Amino acid sequence: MSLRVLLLADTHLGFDLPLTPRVRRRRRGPDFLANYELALAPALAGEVDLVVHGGDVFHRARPHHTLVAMAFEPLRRVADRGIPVFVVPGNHERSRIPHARFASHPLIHIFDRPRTFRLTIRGVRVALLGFPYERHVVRKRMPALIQQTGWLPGQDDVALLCVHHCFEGATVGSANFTFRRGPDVIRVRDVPAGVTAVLTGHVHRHQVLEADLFGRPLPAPILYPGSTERTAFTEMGETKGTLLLEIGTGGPSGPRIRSRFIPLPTRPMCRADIHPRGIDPGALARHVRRVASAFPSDAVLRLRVHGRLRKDAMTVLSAAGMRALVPPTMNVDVQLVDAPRFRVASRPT
Ligand SMILES: [Mn+2]
Repeated sequence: MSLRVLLLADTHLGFDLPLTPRVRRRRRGPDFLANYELALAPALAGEVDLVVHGGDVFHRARPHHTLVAMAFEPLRRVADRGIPVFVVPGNHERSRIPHARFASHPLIHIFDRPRTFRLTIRGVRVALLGFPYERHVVRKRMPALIQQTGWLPGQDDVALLCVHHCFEGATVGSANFTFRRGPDVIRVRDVPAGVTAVLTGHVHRHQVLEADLFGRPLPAPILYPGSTERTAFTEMGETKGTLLLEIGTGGPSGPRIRSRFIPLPTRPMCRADIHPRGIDPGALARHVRRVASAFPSDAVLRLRVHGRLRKDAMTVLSAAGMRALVPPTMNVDVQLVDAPRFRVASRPT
């Protein structure tokens, strides 16, 4: 017997999606909504037994109710097919789902507190235990939180721990930072015995942890699908996607879990460095236009400007100035490397 689980996380809906935009420019918000829908495609097609959203559904703590309605609409379609959906509130939604009335459906379950959901799928007893993002020293509180879920080993065929946290050994960023002993990092040994797998969001890079910090194999893999879009330039080189889990039961050695990463499309994210020492605004504008034209016209571009600039160069590098120099299909943001206080241009993408 085998179970199929779709795991997605960190969809950050609402990223660069103002309800009433002050300026007309290409926004990245629609990319996030499109990938969310794509991420759910296997569930919408009825190809999985259950769906877990590992948290950070939303980008902001107080999303407008229309965005919440938009976010839960496809989840309701999944649930209407008879496929249960489980949602872990992440840190971006401050550990709770806002306007939760849009999530009210008999098959949509939210980890609004430490708890365990149980269901039987084709004769397989499945437990999903978990808790919302814990902002206070989760490392210390983990054993208590597990206890509060009420889950006990030995009663189910499959037990999935659903959370939104860093675990020891998870890596992020271009410098491959490894989480080890911070107060916000869960020890792998605090994952209770009998758990089949850990399904989690929070770390935006897709990864599957199968060993502890000393290389010893973990009894249960820790699965990060990663975010469904890039929320920062530190994610520049990362492929985004979801995880499809196949959990085989009935074998002699307990459930066996296989995971397959399903990539999602993302626009190219690029960075360019310029050193426009003391040149006049006209020359700077030409230079920026030439540099930007070397990148795909739908790129999300960060222009890193080095050195001191003439005061009158600032209008060129302002958000409006930059929009005049790059294709309208491009997102661009400027970083003044040597004057970080004067960060111009629009919000960082
Ligand atoms: Mn996140």
